[in-house]
Amino acid sequence: MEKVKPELKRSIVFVAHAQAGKTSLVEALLFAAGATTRKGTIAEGNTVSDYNTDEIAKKNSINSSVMHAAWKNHAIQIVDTPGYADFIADMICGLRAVDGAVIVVDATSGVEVGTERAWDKLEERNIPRFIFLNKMDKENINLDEVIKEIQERFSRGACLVSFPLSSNLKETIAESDDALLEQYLDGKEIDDDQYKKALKGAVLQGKIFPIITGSAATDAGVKELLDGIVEYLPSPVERPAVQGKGSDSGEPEEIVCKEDGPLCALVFKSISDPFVGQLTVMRIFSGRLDANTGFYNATRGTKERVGNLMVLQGKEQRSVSSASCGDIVAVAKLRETMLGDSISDSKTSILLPPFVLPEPVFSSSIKPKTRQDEEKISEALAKLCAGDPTFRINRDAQTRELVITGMGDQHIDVMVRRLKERYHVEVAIGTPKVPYKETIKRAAKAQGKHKKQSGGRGQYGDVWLELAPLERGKDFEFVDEVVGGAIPRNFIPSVEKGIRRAMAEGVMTTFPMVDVRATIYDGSYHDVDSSDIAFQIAGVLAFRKAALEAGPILLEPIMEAEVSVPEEFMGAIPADLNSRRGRVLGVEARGKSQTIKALVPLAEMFRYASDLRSMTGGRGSYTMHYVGYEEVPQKIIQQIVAANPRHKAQEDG
Ligand SMILES: Nc1nc2c(ncn2[C@@H]2O[C@H](COP(=O)(O)OP(=O)(O)OP(=O)(O)O)[C@@H](O)[C@H]2O)c(=O)[nH]1
Ligand SMILES: [Mg+2]
Repeated sequence: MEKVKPELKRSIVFVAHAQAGKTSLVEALLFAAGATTRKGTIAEGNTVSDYNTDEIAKKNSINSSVMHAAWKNHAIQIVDTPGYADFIADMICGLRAVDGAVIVVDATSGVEVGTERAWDKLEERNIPRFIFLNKMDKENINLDEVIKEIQERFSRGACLVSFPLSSNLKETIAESDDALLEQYLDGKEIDDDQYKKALKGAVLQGKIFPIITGSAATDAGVKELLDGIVEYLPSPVERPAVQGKGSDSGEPEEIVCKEDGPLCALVFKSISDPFVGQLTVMRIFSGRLDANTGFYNATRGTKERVGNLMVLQGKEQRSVSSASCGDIVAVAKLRETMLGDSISDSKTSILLPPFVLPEPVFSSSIKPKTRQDEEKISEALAKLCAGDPTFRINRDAQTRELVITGMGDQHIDVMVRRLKERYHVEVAIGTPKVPYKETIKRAAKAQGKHKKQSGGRGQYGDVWLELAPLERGKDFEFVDEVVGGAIPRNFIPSVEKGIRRAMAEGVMTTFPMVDVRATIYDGSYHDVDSSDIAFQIAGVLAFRKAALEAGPILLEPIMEAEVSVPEEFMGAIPADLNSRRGRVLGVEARGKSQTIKALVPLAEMFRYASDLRSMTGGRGSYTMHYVGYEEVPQKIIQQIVAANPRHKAQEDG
């Protein structure tokens, strides 16, 4: 690879709806190009790309993987991405490492949600692409229909090609190029090279999207695709300059593909390999990187040593002595470099824009099964997090639960499997607890008197307390209005301590009480029997009595959700949000989709990711964030109280 000129390099990402046949097509392509000696299949679990044990078990891609092949003097680097929406982060990151794309369409199903999603992402980055209509070996395919659908949904420029170029196609090519069109209309002779050049120009500008039909199963169309990739998809020097900024100056910088230019690379993938350890995979945009040297991590402002440089063939690695612009290489055992980091020479450090990834929204509580698992879980989760920017861990301060958040139930499922397989940690997962809180609706007064004066030294504490509601979020205020020494000064903090202790567990449930002002205004004491503890207990008693009189209620966390769906779901989504006790705040058109903004209780949103997916056939997406606490409706309070351990304990006597 190290001797290939940038003009002869191709980096191609394979994207599609899940199960369209990307991984199988890549397998067929590697075999056709002689990069492998045997063609694997998904059924046998022996493809180059889907090598992880969970990918083999589930028969679908979960992570992107990197492969390479040589075709007609060109070096082709391949990034195969997963099609399931839960693993979209790997696709988005993969797009940053390539110059061209193949979008695979299952000819038996036509355009699917994942096809649209992938197309939109390619459009955002203006990545020139081929369309491969796969599974043509199957029966009952209406090719004209599928092509019509692609043209209507995506672009009139999507057109069937065959090599050598057919006369029909030549007309379309001529139409895409003004000079050629003139020649064409004048009836002047146009040679094949002119057509080829014009077609490449049109592909690079996103005017033409060549469609190739074929089958990963029978290898039909596979060599044509290889030809198409080297002839018509861009080399790194044919792509627009990459936009970055100087890490010190903050000034915009353009990075052009030059071998003798300054080093600039982006880490788009991080693999934890059972044998080599952490592998950091980067795309080099400019300059070169040699084995046994070092680089400067512009994102973290640190130097890193580089040992081996490797090119990847799925799980296999091969050492190379150097890599340069246009290449995808892996480095083992870096200390600090992470996914998304920009790599530079020390002198000219350039920051590349960060990945724009969706926020994970699907949460589950996670509980180690044994004590041993408990000891290992934090480190294991941290490692999983490091390789996956859409996976989060959080310990809820109130419920004390460990909560993991990912893109959907499949994503969570994969992480739980990996905990077991890679780190030998077994866990149980469930719906997270809602961190409800109690508060009061009105002011109330009560006396708390703790008196024990039979035998030995007695106990005496007596407090008059008034509770009043505070504004949401103000938590707690303690006011001392005791006059004339009704309670000695040194016992006032004892009373406050008692009240705070009582508030940690509300009065109806075990949830903490908040947003309360407690004013002590009277009381009495005993010269001998009064003590710190006696006044603490009096504080607890007074608080509980007053709180029960003050109309206790429950508060729940409220989220602001933004749900994006195509127009046709504009009826269903607000109705569903209403049934989740949500309040729609507004609707806004964004591109082809509508965004509904709503306030919804967290308790109603734990399964929303899967529910929205089934309501919209995968076309909907949403984000949400916490905005505050609001009152829980009475009927629901009763259910929550009945299910709370405090209530159950009282029932049991
Ligand atoms: N008949 C037929 N089946 C195919 C063809 N290509 C793929 N398949 C089958 O389709 C299924 C999905 O193939 P994959 O290669 O895993 O598809 P993918 O797009 O990589 O799927 P994800 O990684 O889940 O996004 C497998 O059962 C393949 O054997 C084809 O050309 N013809
Ligand atoms: Mg796959």
